[in-house]
Parts: sequence; C-alpha cells; structure tokens
Amino acid sequence: MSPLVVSSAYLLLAAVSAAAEVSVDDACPSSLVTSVNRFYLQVYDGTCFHFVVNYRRTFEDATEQCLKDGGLLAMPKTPAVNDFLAKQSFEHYGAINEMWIGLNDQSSEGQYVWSDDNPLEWSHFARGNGPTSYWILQQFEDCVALDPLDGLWHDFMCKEDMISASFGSEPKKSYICQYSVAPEPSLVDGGK
Ligand SMILES: [Ca+2]
Repeated sequence: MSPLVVSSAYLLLAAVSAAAEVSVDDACPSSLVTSVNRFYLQVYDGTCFHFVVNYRRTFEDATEQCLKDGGLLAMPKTPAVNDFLAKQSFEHYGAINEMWIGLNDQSSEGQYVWSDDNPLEWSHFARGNGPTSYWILQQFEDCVALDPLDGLWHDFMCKEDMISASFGSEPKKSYICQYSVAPEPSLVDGGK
C-alpha cells in the first residue's frame, strides 16, 4: 500500500475508535469530575474507574466512599479489565502497594463475592493467597486487593482490630472505585 493509503486507513481507524470512546465527563458521576479528581478518573470499556491512590482506608470505609457517588469497589472480572487496572495504577499513578478491589468472602468463608453480589468466576489470586493460603489465615483474611506490579490478587484482613494488629496487618489501603455510565438524559425523561 502507498503511504497515503496507509495513513488514510489509520485516520479512519482513529475516527472510528474516537467515536466509540466514552469521555470521563460522560461516564463518571458529575460530582466526581472536579479539576482535582479528573487526573484520577479513567474510562475503560464504558466504565468509569476512580483510582484513589492518595488515601488509605479500610475495606468498609473504601466501599462507603465509592457508594457515596453511586459506585462500587472496582470489579476486575476479566483479564483485560484486571490488566488495565494494574497497569494504570502502577504506570500512570505510581502505586506500588496493593489496592482494595470489590471482592471478599466475609459472609461465608471461601465463597468469594463481588461488590455487586455476583459470585467469582475468573480469579487471579497470587500463589499462597485466597483459596491457597494457610487454612487458619483464610479465616481472618477476607478482603481482596490487587497488586499493581503484577495484577495478582492478595487477601488481607478487612478491619483494624486487635487481630489485625497482632498479625501486623495493615488494613488501610488505597482502592479503586467503579461507576456505571450515566444514562443519556433523553432516555431518563422519555426523549422529550
Ligand atoms: Ca477468607
């Protein structure tokens, strides 16, 4: 192909992908899209992700913070989403410590559920974590965090209490929230 044809093809591809892209303004809650926050918001596959790298919270407090703006702790249910979250956390935000994601087995030991109450299908636990950690540890470690360096999941104690203190565990971590794309205003008011 001539260089002209090749560059035209690239232009066309760029135009098509630009049309399919959803902007932060379209996908994220307007209460979140502030000049300070904007850098920490990203859209992937139509979902708004908020990388909260500068605050550390317990799993419960992080969950509440996401809920405040109508979201949930992030749910990397596929390798693609998981890779995106890990890569962005490390390469874009410089995060090197594990970040809470919306996965836990607090209700029933060994039965991991996502923050939208759906059961775990694809999983990405690091060796010796989650179902393969020591049995006694499994009873105490019920909340899951993503390692930005390799995208693997680790289970930790969820709360700050005497047990976590005696294990030297640090239950306050950075975290990632996710938000569904806001519906089009025209759909909300019936197209009027
Ligand atoms: Ca557990």
